[in-house]
Amino acid sequence: MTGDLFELDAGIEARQQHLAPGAVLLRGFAGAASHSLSDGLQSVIAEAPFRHMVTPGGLSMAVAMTNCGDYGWISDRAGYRYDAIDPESGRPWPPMPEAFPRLVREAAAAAGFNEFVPDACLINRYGTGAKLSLHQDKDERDFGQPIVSVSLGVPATFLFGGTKRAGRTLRVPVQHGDVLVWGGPARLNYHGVLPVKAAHHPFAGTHRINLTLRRAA
Ligand code: MD3
Ligand code: FE
Repeated sequence: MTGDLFELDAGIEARQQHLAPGAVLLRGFAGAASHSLSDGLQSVIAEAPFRHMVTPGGLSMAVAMTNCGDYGWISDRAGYRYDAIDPESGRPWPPMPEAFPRLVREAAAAAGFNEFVPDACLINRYGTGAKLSLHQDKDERDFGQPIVSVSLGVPATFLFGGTKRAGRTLRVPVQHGDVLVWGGPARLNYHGVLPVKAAHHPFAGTHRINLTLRRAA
């Protein structure tokens, strides 16, 4: 009896990787929710299709994006910000499919952040070769709130740095179903995604999809 409990404990522990104080990778945490996440994703992109936003400098971003929830993250010539309206449709972003906040609330709690209620979900779609340069997430109002990211589809490698751009970075391979929670002392750490390698996964063909859930307002 006791042996079984210890084995179960060890199994859960082995799938929790502490990258730094405040940053926890939950390997496979979203695996079982894959189908409901896929259904939710389809309903969002039917209303708010993926698009390549433009940076303030005028370059088209390699990663295609859309949003759901009360606020969406947008970039255009005027800058980066959150907005309740999708600039492509002129309408509010689609509501968050209930599977999204349900999953990330559990993930945040497993990482030690209780009662996480996101109001913004950025959906990033990476094709082969697409990358996300090293940056900090600082367009949100309250840095006391954690961020939860769900990796789906083809694998990728996260770059995980410190609070200075020039510091050393850790490379963290992630695959379908992995969930990363970061907050507290890791909330403003630099991070990015290395160019995605050519691969196929039943979830989204040759794409990698990342859901990033935040408290924006
Ligand atoms: C933070 N998206 O949209 S978080 C973003 O895979 C963004 O599309 C990532 O960064 C993506 O702003 C998901 C990646 C990440 C990885 C490691 C970190 C963020 C981190 C370590 C510490 C802090
Ligand atoms: Fe980011």
